[in-house]
Amino acid sequence: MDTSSSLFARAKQVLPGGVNSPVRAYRAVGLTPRFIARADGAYIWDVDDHKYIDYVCSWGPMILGHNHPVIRQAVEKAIVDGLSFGAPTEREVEIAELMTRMVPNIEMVRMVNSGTEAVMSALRLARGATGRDKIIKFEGCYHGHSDCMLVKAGSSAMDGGCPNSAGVPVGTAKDTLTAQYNDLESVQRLFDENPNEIACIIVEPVAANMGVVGPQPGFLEGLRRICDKNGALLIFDEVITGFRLAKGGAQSYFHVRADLVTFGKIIGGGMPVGAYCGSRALMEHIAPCGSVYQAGTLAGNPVAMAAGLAQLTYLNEHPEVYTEIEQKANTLAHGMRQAAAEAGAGVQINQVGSLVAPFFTPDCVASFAGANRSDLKKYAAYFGLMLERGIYLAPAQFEAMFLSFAHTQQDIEETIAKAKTVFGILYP
Ligand code: KE4
Repeated sequence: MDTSSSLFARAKQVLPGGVNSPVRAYRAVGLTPRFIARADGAYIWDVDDHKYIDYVCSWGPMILGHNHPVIRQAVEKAIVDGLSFGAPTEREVEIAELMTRMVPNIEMVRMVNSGTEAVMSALRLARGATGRDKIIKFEGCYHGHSDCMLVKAGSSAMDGGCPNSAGVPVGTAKDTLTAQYNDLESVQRLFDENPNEIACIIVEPVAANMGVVGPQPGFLEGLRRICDKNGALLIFDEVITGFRLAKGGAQSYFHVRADLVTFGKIIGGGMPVGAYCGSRALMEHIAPCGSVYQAGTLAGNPVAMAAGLAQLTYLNEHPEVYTEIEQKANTLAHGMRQAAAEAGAGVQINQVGSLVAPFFTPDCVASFAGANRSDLKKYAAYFGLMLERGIYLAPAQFEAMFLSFAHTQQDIEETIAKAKTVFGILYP
């Protein structure tokens, strides 16, 4: 088998940047991306047979760890009945019924194939249901790559320095208004300036595409209040937080009600699945019931539904997953803070639930501006030194570390010890 570098050289001949998603190219850290051969539990192996403790977890879906037997067996069983029919199946009904039992305030589900598609469709629904065109997003939040969301976007849109992508028509971008995360005044101002024109606010209840920045007390509640006062819809983009922060996602974790919720990642168990959900009144605006169109050849794909249903069923029956992964994240964050302090390193370690992110700045990070004060060169050096030591992290600052049910106490302690060594190197 080729090595990562020879594979990368080949890949760059036939894939833009050698990858199928920009962040995987390691541009933000200036290294050759590791091509992964296999994964099991909390570990992945690259094609050169290097083993890593994995904190990317496929960007969140692998909450139970890789290659979980319950999910693998469900997929193996589903495959023998056929890969795709383009027709309704019982499993789509089962997973939708389960999601409406697990997540508050949703009565109906529409399955799509990615988080991007879920967000794009939810925005169209909000616009169709309210008859308004304008939407509010937050600078540094990332909601997938649909045109109107590539305005001051976070995640790897930040790495390439293109938070406003080329190819997005001015006519599209003009209806996307941007506010500052954790700053309710910046939201209120937009409503004052655009009375009766704003269809919705879309927010990551925990901003996990600018590193990890949690909502300040009252922020999400304030968005709910502003939406109610102005007849706008509140969309929680829970592609990352959904079924991760809690069984019921961020609505349960923060006790704030959203009108529409988008999901991805965990609901597919590692297969390509997205979904948008809401009340019956809202969702029945969607074709074929209503006039808001959305469709998809592989939406509700039976094999993907088998993986997602197996993962969600396990999570529903094992609530201990949530306490355990949050405890692991607490231990990791606390240990890394101690390691940074002992090294005299100006490093902030943010943590919300099972999401963790380091920022290389002496100042606390509670906003996008704060995240932007982080030393990106230090992050790149930290990434490389940890990779050498068998710790696989997001190859960019504006991402998150994901904990899984498979990470052991020993994995966490090993990661802390290695972070301590690396902080000592970075802050001699
Ligand atoms: P996908 O289209 O990548 O399935 O989901 C888009 C999306 C929507 N909303 C949120 C909050 C998200 O975090 C994402 C995608 N997350 C990134 C990681 N930051 C996916 C990794 C990648 O782009 O390769």
